[in-house]
Amino acid sequence: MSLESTKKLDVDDILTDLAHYRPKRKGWHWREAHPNGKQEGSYQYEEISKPLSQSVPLPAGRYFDHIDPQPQEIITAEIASGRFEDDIRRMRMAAWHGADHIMVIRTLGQSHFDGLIEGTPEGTGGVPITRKEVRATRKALDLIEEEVGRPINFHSYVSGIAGPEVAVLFAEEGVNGAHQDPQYNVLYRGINPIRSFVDAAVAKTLMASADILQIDGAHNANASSKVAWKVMPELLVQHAINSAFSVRVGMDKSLISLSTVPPMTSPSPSFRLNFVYALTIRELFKEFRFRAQMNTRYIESDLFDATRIHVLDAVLSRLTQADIQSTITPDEGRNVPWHINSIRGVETAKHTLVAMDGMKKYIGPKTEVLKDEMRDLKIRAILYMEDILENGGYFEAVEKGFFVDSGYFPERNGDGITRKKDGELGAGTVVPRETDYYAPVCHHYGYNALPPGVERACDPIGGCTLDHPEKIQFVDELDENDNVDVRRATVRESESKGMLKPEVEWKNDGIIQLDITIPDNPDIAEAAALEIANRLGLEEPTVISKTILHPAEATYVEIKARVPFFVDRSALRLPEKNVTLSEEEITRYVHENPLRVVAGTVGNDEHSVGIREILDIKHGGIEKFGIKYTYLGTSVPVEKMIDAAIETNSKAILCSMIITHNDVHIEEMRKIHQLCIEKGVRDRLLLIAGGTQIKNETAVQAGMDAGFGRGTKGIDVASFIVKTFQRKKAGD
Ligand code: Z97
Repeated sequence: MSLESTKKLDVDDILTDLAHYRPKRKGWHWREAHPNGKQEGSYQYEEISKPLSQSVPLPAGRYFDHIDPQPQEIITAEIASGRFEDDIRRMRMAAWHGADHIMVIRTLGQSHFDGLIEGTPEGTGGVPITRKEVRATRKALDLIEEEVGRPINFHSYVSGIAGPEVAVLFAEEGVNGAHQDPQYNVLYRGINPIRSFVDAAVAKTLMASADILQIDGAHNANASSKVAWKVMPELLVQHAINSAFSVRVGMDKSLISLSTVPPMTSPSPSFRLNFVYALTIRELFKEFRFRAQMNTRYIESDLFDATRIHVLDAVLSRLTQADIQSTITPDEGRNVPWHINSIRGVETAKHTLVAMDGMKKYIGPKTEVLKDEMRDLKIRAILYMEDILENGGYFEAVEKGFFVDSGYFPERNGDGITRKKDGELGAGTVVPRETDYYAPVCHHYGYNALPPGVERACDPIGGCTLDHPEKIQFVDELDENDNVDVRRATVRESESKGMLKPEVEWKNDGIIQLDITIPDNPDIAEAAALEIANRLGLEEPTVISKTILHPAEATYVEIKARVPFFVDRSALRLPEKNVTLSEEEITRYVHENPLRVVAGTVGNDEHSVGIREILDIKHGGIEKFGIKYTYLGTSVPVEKMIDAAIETNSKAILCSMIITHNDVHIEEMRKIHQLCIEKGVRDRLLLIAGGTQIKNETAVQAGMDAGFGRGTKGIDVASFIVKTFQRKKAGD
């Protein structure tokens, strides 16, 4: 089974025979070195990695021979819509844009499940990780990574009361990365602190056995804090606790990644604060990896605001160090992880990082200027640690509400999160192991009394599931209503009939987005925008963002709404594709066969902007390719056009006409064609009409060789001229 770039990922194929599917590989994979002296196209880079075999380059790629340099950093896409069957399609899109770390996130807390769940239930804003979903996703990613030519890391979370079981599942199924931090369970999931750390030891051992990269959870303090910069000392402390604990449990430092978030955003003077923080953390945790995540603490539902934060955060990553550049859907403020925004996030990271290639050579931090601020931060973090020790240790500190307090340490405001050492979820479930305790599993943390003569703990049972995956129990579906087959049945029907609906996250969700500017205050604008959507026949219109242009003058409103009908794919009439020659080909031809044209607006037409854009080099007019022109001005009589063409030995006449009243443009076209015949020059002159209302068909009917309408660029006209002469020559 393999994927073809022109064919859709077949979800049914993915679901076939999952019970026997085994992941193609296990373990985390960093990007590989560039094989070719870091040269892509005609450019030399410093910080790029091995290219993809198939990809979608950045939008401006077409001006650069379609190169798609891949930065050194891993790029993350967080994808979890609640239906894994739709997520795998988005993962393919993200991989083609340059993501090689796919995180399945959830807005629904997976860690609120106290055990493993099975089947393929639909998640609320995210996917509850089940074996079937994980396996299907890894199977799809195995195909996608082959298609793009780069391994893709699949990532989720090892958290909650079932953390160790989740870790086993991930190690068995080839998950490559996971968030794991006992402090997350303690602070944000209300799980007994002792249980959280014991579970973490087991989970981390399992993760280490399968080379799963770990991302910690300190960033959650930033996201939950009242004033984000005030938790900076605490962030350092949380990173230290989890990193030291992980190393002690046996994790390799190269697979421990600190989850860093720039704590601030504008309008505060955020860059300096974030820079000091980023430099300090990298200095303190030199031996570890860094996962840079953009700051979501202050994201509003404004896509542009989110993107600006993202770009600035990426600059920070490049100036400091990031092994993994996370991209959240830049509109996380709205909590709608849509296809387009996942891709935009990946593009923003790729664009920014490639643009800053080699930047560190020329621009660097003035640590001399910042050293006092860095030192101050370090001192606060160290004092914080000492304070924890003086108060009896981590568990006592949590009980006293040390964490996520709104004060800037050593200031404390007494509003931190408090959790009882002997209370909370799962309290009292940790018991010391008996002297004859024995667990027949090979990757196990802590005391294990192996029977005499046994080398590996799982030998007496003939190996555990990590060594012998055929022993894994695959449970298919448990809920006959809430499963992928039921969901696919309706989708399959429309697919087989070729019926299309717009989509933002799920097949057939039918959602579209409308951008509307209303010349009124925000309240009126919102009501008016909803009214417009209703009158357009759209269902469930909802305002997703508003931007005040002026409190009284105008408001920009973004709406999402549902399209209630399907479009029949087979009934669509596709316009013939106008494939232009490449810029190089046109330029070469013109260099070898010099070309001159005359141009102007004809009749009584004074609209000269369009034609001048087609001629002028500034916006890519025909001049760019070496074509010479004589511009005759506006309202030129057709006779004068033809005489000028003869005098200047031109090969084509470009006549522009915007006015179409009473079909005057058709009249002019006929006239010019007729007059050329009369003058005996029709054979040697190409007649080209252009204008916003011009259609090729009607222009040709009126005697022209071609007509170009709205949106035409110089290259379209130049390509047509060159193609025609090439064809004529071939015919000669
Ligand atoms: C990120 N954008 O990339 P639940 N464990 C840890 C976590 O940080 C999280 C969970 C578990 C963010 C994603 C925040 N992280 C969201 C250390 C969540 C998730 O199933 O939501 O309870 O666990 O980090």
